[in-house]
Amino acid sequence: DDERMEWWRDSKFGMFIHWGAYSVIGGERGTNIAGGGAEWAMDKLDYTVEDYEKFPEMFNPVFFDADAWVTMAKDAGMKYIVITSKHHEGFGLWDSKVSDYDIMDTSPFKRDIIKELSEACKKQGIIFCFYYSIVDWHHPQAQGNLYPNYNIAQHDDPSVVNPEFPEYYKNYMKPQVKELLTNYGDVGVVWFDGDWISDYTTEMGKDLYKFIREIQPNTIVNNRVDKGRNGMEGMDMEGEFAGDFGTPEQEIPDTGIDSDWEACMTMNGSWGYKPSDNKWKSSEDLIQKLVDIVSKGGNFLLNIGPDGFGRFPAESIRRLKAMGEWTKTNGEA
Ligand code: JFZ
Repeated sequence: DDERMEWWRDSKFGMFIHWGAYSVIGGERGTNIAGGGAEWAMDKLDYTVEDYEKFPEMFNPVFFDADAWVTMAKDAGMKYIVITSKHHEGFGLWDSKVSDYDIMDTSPFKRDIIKELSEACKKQGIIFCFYYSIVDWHHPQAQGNLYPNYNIAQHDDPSVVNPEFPEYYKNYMKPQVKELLTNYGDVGVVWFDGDWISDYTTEMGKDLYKFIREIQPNTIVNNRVDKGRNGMEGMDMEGEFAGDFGTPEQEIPDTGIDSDWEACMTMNGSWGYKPSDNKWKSSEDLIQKLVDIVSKGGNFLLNIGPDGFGRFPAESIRRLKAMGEWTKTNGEA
């Protein structure tokens, strides 16, 4: 297992990419602006499934350039990239045979983004990884009989249980994860999220972990594959739950942690593209956070929220460059 974790431990610094149909919305609906992460627009701005479906139909990121994205990560000193293959909205950025709610069938773009990015990563020596949301606001079986009003169903009342969720798990989620692990070469990390919903069980988490390792034995899986996370800290409780590393979010834990961990953070206050949010952390702050995290034995997964056309925000590009200059003059992170 140490051998399997080696590249990841050595990497220290990676790029998170939150990208989907929410990147078209930018967290705004008329005069309303969603609080917090703009990738939650569907929920926060009260879109029904039907209303929301027009955004994947508009998602046509003509400026998307996988090679340029990977180069920006590499020049910043990052060693791996984790992209949202499917966030809570349910829209997939790859060619899924299990679903029509994907880049090939619902969007005019019709280019397999996961394929282009995974190939660009391989070409430039960056480890390709993907995020996959267990929560799915679009799939009827992830919402049960309250479809299409998911936001009434599960978010406001966590005790609402959906009897069809196991069908979604078995016939949709697992096959989608399998596609991502079968059609895009080696996958460094599978980064799950959305483990908190009541329909997801620890049995599913353990089953999913095993399933992944059977397909790609060397793939590393974050602890959000299971429900055992230690609350907001997002840390592992050693050995008790499935998953290979802890995921503290927007915070840096104290020193002296034995298990593997990776702190994920945004550059402003949102994971998804949000032009109204200009509370950008300074480059100095981000560099200081990288040093702090690495000195405490963790990894730093720093997020970019590209816009709906496929561009990194200029503020993000500037910060990536500053971090690259720093990592170059101060040795490898
Ligand atoms: C989740 C997502 O809901 C969010 O949109 C983003 O993708 C982020 C990386 O992950 O949000 C979470 C998940 C876990 C915690 C907090 C927010 N947590 O454990 O504190």
